[in-house]
Amino acid sequence: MTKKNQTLGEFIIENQTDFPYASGELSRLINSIRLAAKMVNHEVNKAGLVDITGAAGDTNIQGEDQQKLDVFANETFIKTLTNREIVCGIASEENDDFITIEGQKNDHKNKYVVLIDPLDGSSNIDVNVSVGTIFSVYRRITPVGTPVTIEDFLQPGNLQVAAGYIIYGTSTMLVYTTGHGVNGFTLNPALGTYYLSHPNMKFPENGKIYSVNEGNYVHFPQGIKNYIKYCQEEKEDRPYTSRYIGSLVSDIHRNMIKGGIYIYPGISNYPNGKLRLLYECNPMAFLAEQAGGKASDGFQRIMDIKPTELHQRIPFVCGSKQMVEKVEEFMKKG
Ligand code: AHM
Ligand code: MG
Repeated sequence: MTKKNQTLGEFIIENQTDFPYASGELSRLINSIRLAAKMVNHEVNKAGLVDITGAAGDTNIQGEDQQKLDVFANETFIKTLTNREIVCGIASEENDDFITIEGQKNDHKNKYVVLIDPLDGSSNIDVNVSVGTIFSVYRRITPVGTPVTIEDFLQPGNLQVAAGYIIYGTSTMLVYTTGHGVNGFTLNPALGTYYLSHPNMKFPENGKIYSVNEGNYVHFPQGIKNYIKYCQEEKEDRPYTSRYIGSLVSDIHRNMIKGGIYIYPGISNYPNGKLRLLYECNPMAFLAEQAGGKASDGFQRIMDIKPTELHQRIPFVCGSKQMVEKVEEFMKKG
């Protein structure tokens, strides 16, 4: 049961039994993420003061080193998850390799691995545009009690047990799923409490917004070029509206609420596009499907792709179901 205005803490306790393999571990994991997100939020909100307090790499007036925000976010999420001894391994978009969590009370006994993009869209920070954190949780597949291996991280998205994002926007929100729909919580910064503001979020079946970096148009595959022309045609309910923030979390969040599609296709110099399967596409795909939407690489379901490497990229089409299906139609025709 989801009650609007419930706090995230209350919601987690009330819905613990909905979690797969409920043992409280996943609840504690989500709790850690919400805590780290508050710390990152606090820093992100001060980003505009950088000229006053000192730029990244400088030493501030108190003699403290100023960190770049993406480094800060990476360290904060990793430290919080490590210190609370909740996961057995973490892979981050910011690190070349995965981290094995050692020195836990029950060495390697934890069941979950987390994959995270700690601060996505960080180039937007300098211009005060919203950024986000994206996370994805899997149950380990190697035996409990042994160190994690790469296989624990290279699982297809359809095995995710939880995924979500934090959007540091006009409000800060945590939106997540454990496979029972999608719920959004807004942070009241004065109290440090998240409230259930968007219960049971759903992508409208169809939409009128398309989000793509049209600057790359000449490098797009023919199917995507044709779809963009279709969006711009004066026919039926078209032309659609073009909206592109260049911050994946914000673009998906808006489209989930209003109805729309996000596209980052393969481009001639980057045939697999820019976005990462494990840190960006899979978690967004899980959320999209749980919200009644769809996510594809233009031909097949994102969550059915078996990853081959940690930082693998993939073309990404995600949003309202009918819109994604239309893109697939265009891609098939080529
Ligand atoms: P990042 O992980 O380096 O921050 O890049 C990911 C971001 C997404 O948030 C956004 O949708 C995309 O890159 C924008 O890319 P582009 O500027 O090529 O349109
Ligand atoms: Mg990213």
